[in-house]
Amino acid sequence: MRLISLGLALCAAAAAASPEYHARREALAKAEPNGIIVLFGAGEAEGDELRSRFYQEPNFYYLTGWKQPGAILLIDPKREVLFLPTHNLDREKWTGPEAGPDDPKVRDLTGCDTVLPAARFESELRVSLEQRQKIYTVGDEAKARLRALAPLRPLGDAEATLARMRMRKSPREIDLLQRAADATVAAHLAAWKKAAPGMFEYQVAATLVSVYMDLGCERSAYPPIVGSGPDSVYLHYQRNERRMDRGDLLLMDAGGECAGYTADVTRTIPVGGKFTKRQREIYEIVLGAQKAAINAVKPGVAIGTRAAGSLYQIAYDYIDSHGKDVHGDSLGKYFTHGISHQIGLEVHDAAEPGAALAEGMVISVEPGIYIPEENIGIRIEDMVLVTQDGARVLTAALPREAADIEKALLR
Ligand SMILES: [Mn+2]
Repeated sequence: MRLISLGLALCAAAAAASPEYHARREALAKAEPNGIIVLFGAGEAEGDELRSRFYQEPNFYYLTGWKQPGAILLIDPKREVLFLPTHNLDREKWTGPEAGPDDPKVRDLTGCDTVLPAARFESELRVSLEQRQKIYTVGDEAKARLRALAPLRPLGDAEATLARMRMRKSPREIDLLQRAADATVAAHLAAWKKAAPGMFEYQVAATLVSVYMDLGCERSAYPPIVGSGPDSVYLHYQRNERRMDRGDLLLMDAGGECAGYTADVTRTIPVGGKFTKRQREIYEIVLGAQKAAINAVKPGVAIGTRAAGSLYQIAYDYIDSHGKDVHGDSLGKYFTHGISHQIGLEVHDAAEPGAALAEGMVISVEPGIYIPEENIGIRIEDMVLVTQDGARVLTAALPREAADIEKALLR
């Protein structure tokens, strides 16, 4: 029932967001006190080619909540100005109506008091530069654009500051990530019911996508990875075209994006309902590594380094000290990727390199073992909130014990 009302709840949450956008802009301006800030939103033709439609540059969205192409944000000590393209009625005939700079809704949504036509940007930039020397921005393209407009002014990079801000989620962001997690858990459970010998991987992908979209997610956080048998060992396998057989492992890495916030969840299940003895042996090792890493999550702990006590090293040591391959070698070399990343507006969210865990971060914990020789690829990935003194697993509702998975597959 909670999940069914998700779609409506998301709209309400998004509409009440403008105070948070304003607070973020203030915090950014405070963090870069000797300059003005200029950010360019994504243009019409740009964007992530993995996405099926316009995708706003995430820093821009984080600061404004604005999702139409061609916008510019200018922050100086006296004002926050959002610049929007004026109406292109020819284009709107094809793609639908868009808000223009004169639309009062823009102020409500973004909390920007001043909204001007994009053609005014250059003259307003000059006004702002009378107050401060330096311009902070994000991205090489933005820097080139600003260098052309203000060639003598020093340029600063706001990316690290924004990453530091974005890593620590607000209560509202944690709530939205939990909603994305809940919809994604429901999608995985539905996919488990669907998966069966003789079915194609893309049919399982269709179930995943349809369920989280039905529950209020606007799109996939990334293209679903559904790999069975020999396909389970490829980390970013997205062809999803194989027909699965009884006895295969089926690795599903899929998550929805709800109100801009993403989920990232992986489970590996046995096609036909029962792990073989060897599959289960390896599964238990991955699960043990994941539990060891999640148990270690708390503020101050390192994530991806090889240092003793880091999440990566804990998972690696567990894997390398349990089980053997067919040649009698230890299994550490089959754990071939990172243990964790930040999750937020982006599925691999902004991160300050080398930052330790801190309260309010939402991270993945995702050990895996991939042994092509045995057609065994197993990854278990959950979303974990770093709390004041430990961790809360946002995706705990999705079973991960081998016995619980087999029970859920009974029908
Ligand atoms: Mn991940």
